[in-house]
Amino acid sequence: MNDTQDLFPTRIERKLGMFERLDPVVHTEGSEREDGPLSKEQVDEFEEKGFISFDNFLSEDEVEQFLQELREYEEDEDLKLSEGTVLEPGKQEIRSVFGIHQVSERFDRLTRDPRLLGMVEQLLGKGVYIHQSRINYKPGFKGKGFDWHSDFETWHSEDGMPRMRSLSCSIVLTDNGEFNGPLMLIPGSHKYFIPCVGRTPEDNYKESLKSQDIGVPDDASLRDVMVKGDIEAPKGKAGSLVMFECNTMHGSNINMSCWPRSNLFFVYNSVENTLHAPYCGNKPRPEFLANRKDWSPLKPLK
Ligand code: 6CS
Ligand code: FE
Repeated sequence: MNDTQDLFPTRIERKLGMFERLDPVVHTEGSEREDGPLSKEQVDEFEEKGFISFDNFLSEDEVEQFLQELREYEEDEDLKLSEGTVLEPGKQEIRSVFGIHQVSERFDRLTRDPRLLGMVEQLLGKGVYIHQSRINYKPGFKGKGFDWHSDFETWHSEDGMPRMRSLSCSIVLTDNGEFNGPLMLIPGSHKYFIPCVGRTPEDNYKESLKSQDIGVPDDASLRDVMVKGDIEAPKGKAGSLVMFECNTMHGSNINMSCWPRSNLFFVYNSVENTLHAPYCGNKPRPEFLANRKDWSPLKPLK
């Protein structure tokens, strides 16, 4: 990939209409597309909707081990003060911990779990690495929401990700129910790139990770994709998994319940899609947000 031309202009002064995506959703064909843990129906569903969900991806015991680590992080004052930890606006509760696979051996091993890696490579093609990982805590009563956005719009503009050949795996560590702010996605929205208006301030991430203003699409464009695809919130018990394409519009409401909604996110990017300079023109974001140091393809755990 040596194309540094900006095919997805966004963070611009004037509104630009949405346009159809320029990249395939599934980057494999023929036997490579069939050769993997995902059935033909699941690959087709990911291609059509922009996400697929699975119940019981992790066992209760595996979830409990991850939750134990989360509780330790919540007590760890040093971790709370580290740059990769984002607190809820105006509060002391943890909102997100970024670069979690660099903090925890258990989370790192999960990124190379053959069950996960097999599905990811069936969709993105062989050779993927971790672009970003995070835990979103969304604590009870205090967990704020995330405005509608396409991750790719941010990763393209602020991290220089050239094309749409990346996906997120969201693993639910606490039950995602109706009322604790489950992840909401707009089926089919991944097929359109929606440019956003508004220049990206330097160090935008210091605000955007608490409450995103820049890179939130206009209501008319959102209405357009919502009317076409509706909204789905794949609720699931702890241990369930949602895989969503980098350009699928998603967001979540505030958590008004007493139950936390803690999700683990891994972002896989193809080694054919490594980062250029940020297209918004700002300096690159910190390593805990966008991996620029190690693009070697992940090897599955034995
Ligand atoms: O800026 C980012 O990379 C993060 N922002 C959001 C709202 N989702 C993707 C990612 O975690
Ligand atoms: Fe996101």
